[in-house]
Amino acid sequence: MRTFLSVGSNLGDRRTFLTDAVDSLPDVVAVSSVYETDPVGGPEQPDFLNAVVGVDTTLTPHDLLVACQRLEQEAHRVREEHWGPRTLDVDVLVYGDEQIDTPDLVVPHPRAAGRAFVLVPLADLDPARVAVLDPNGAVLTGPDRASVRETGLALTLPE
Ligand code: GSY
Repeated sequence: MRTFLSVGSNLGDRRTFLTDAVDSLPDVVAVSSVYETDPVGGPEQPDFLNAVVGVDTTLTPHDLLVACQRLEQEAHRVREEHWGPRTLDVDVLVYGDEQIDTPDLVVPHPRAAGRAFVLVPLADLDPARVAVLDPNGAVLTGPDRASVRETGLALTLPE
């Protein structure tokens, strides 16, 4: 199943956290550019590095979620402050065309559609999907677009 995951970091060695996540995720087939992004929500905090990863997975949605949460824990992420800074965040954005609504996982991700830090990197990999999530192009062409900036950093596909 083709799925897309959002990865983000705004604490510590942000680039290494993203690189390690891509190296550790199962069945990675595509990676977006890396963007520096203004934080959305929460307290005043540092800018994020964000990217989107494409995965062709045989894991169930729940097992994929568990794999993402394990990576967050391995990055020594401590859930202290709601929407506060974090070493690594890995979110399941979409899982094929499936609609999932369970207590621990909602897919498509309920806030993906309004977030430039998700949609800009996702557009690198699957513009058609972004057109569904943001049909009027409001996020990609609106003022929020400026909150997402090219870095020139690249994540490489695991061999
Ligand atoms: O939802 C993911 C964590 N997160 C982010 C993020 O990854 N990037 C930006 N720019 N803002 C964020 N706010 C939260 S919460």
